[in-house]
Amino acid sequence: MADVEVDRRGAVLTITLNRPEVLNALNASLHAGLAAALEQARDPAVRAVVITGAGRGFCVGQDLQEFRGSGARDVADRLRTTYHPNVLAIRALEKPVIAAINGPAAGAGLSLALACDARIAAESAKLVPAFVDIGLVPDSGGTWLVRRLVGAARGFEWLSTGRRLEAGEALSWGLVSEVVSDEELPARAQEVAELFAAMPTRAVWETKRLLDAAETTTFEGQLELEARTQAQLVRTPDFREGVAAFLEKRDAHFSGRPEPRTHPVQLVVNDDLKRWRLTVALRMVLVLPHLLVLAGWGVVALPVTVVNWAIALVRGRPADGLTAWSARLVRYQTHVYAYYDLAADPYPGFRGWAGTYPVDVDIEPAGPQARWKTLLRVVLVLPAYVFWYVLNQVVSIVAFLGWFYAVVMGRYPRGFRDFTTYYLRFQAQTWAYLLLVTDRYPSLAHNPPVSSQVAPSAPASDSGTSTTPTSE
Ligand code: LHQ
Repeated sequence: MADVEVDRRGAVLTITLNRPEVLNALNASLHAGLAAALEQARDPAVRAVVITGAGRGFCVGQDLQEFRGSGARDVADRLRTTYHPNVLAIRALEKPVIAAINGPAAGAGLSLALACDARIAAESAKLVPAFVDIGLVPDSGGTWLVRRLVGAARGFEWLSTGRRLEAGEALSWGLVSEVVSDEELPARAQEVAELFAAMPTRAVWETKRLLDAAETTTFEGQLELEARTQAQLVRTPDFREGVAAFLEKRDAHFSGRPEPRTHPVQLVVNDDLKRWRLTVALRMVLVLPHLLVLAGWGVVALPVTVVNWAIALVRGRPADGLTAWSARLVRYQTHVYAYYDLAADPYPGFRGWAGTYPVDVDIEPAGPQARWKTLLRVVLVLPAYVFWYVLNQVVSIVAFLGWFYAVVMGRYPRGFRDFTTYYLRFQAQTWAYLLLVTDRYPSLAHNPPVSSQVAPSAPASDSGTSTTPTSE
């Protein structure tokens, strides 16, 4: 029997840790099996995941026999390479993960349960910090998760005394959402998972992501994240279905399908059209350091792309690391030119991180790419490049005229901004194509703003924040 069993029923994937003789203590093989199972759970057809243990335990953390055998060296590395990827994978899973705690959850096994999005406990479940009993601190996210779930005061007392929490007490602390009999647990976990799986999966995932983000974001930052997320969710089939079902007074049937992805490289615009006259007046000078950095970055991009090109030809897909680097260059270029061409006002950062600028690029991770498209990329890109070049000339004139308007009025005309973002989207798609970030050809079509797609009668506000995804 494998150390981790995976069972799929409908849209629910159940992962069972399977070393019952040691209460599913974590050894190298169990870590690897869990990693593989979590990878399987990424399948979009899986819309909820259950993690549970075989036998009478959930998971009791590090296998101390194995640990004693391996010596105490490189503990930090062991955590980084085996524990962290799995708890991070659970947090990153774009669907709810439910821990069905069938018995003792101790040490890193407790952290694993707490990293899940919901917990159901069997009557015989026990939550055992265990770390302090052997002179350690909680790891694998234990301190972060406990603080978040029960607060610092109660968390400190619990973790520093190692008190074993029975299922009923865990329920009263809010650590588990319900307690059922041992026999009932598997069926109840499946039932709860099916309920989650029937929900609009993308909205559930975004809720998980936003709650995590709230741990480190300011209130203003969180408002902005919520607004951006909402702007994306209103494009999903599940939003349309939810609204239609409400209006037609029937039950909604959510598919969990993402919004139809039009192009893997999309522009996201959150600009309020207000401009600060002084920085507009000095824009040509202020942008110079960025143009220099961009030029330097562009020089490095040449050898990087040649190497990636060779890799993509051999493997049929470009190297993830190199492609992510090129994607960041595309994003940085967009931030800089959005600033330069007055499509946005704040001074851009120098790193090209996603989500850091009002005119941003959303880029899907690169997948396999057709070899013939890779081989001929430099030739294929030429028509798009010529069109981009023409657009570039027109945008320069638009920005020149808009500059006077912005200096006088302290805001930028919406039409000018929208034309410039059309150009920036086409530019991002063209450079992403050339730099092997995607093998989808740049698209000419420009989607109207989200608000006019989903609510045709809503009045367009000239000053409000808008999100303008662009697509074929
Ligand atoms: C075990 C274990 C176990 C091996 C029960 N290993 N066999 C990361 C990286 C680097 C360094 C160290 O730490 C970490 C993270 C961590 O997770 S540290 C925390 C490690 N975990 C623990 O310290 C928990 C130790 N276990 C217990 O305290 C008890 O087993 C609890 C309270 C969880 C359950 O108690 P009982 O229900 O009474 O079960 P039991 O103690 O009788 O255990 C049943 C069997 O499982 C027994 O084997 P045996 O052959 O005697 O039947 C245990 O030896 C074995 N087992 N935990 N972590």
